[in-house]
Amino acid sequence: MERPLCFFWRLKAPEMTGTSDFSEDQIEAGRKLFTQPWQFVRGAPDLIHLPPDDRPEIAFAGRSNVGKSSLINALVGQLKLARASNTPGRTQELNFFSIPITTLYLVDMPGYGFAEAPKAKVKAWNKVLRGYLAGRRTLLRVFVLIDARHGIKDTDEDILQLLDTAAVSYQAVLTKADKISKSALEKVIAETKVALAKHPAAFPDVIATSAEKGGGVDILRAEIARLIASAGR
Ligand SMILES: Nc1nc2c(ncn2[C@@H]2O[C@H](COP(=O)(O)OP(=O)(O)O)[C@@H](O)[C@H]2O)c(=O)[nH]1
Ligand SMILES: [Mg+2]
Repeated sequence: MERPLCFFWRLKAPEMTGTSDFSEDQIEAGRKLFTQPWQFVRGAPDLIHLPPDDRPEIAFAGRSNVGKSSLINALVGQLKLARASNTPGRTQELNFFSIPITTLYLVDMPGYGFAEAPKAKVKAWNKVLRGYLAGRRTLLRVFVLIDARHGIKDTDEDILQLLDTAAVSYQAVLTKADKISKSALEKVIAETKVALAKHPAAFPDVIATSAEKGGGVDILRAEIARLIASAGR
């Protein structure tokens, strides 16, 4: 189901995905990385429960319900590895996933900007989130997920500024691209690139994805494989 559509999306790149194209070999490296059996390692409700920082880490941040867990599931090709739910704010831990051969963690982060949660809880979560993003030595890149229908919002700006200050490399990934038209997607990609140009730690390319239809997922896999290779792993 997923392959022909990915191929279609790749043919349309870069204008459809908003990112520079990858070679067949790079796409293949990404595919291989994600055919490994990804497993849940640990859920950390606070900073003292993080696993040891002994390998490169890639984290997925974004507002509640933006599609973090769904995108991780699409990347690993497992429907239920990261929980995806309709209930915003349910993922309340930093969830770590790993594979046996390549030493790497993928981290599903608790969502930010969940207005309906109790204030004290939101405050405590923000503290964990900020502490993790600013202090994690092995964080190779943070993918900041942005809903393609809405673009960058004020709540996202807070995180982008934090990542700039902490000099953590990050890249915007648009989610739910299947929910808007091609022209609307091109517009939001362009707007996001303009907004990111003001952020020193932001990677200039934007990747548009659909966890639902698979579009852009192979590009994200290739980007992660490239990051790991450049980190010498
Ligand atoms: N149409 C569509 N829906 C999506 C996509 N990604 C996530 N969703 C839906 O958005 C909701 C929130 O997704 P989830 O992954 O739990 O978001 P999280 O809170 O950021 O982890 C769920 O109902 C998903 O099915 C996508 O690419 N396309
Ligand atoms: Mg989630």
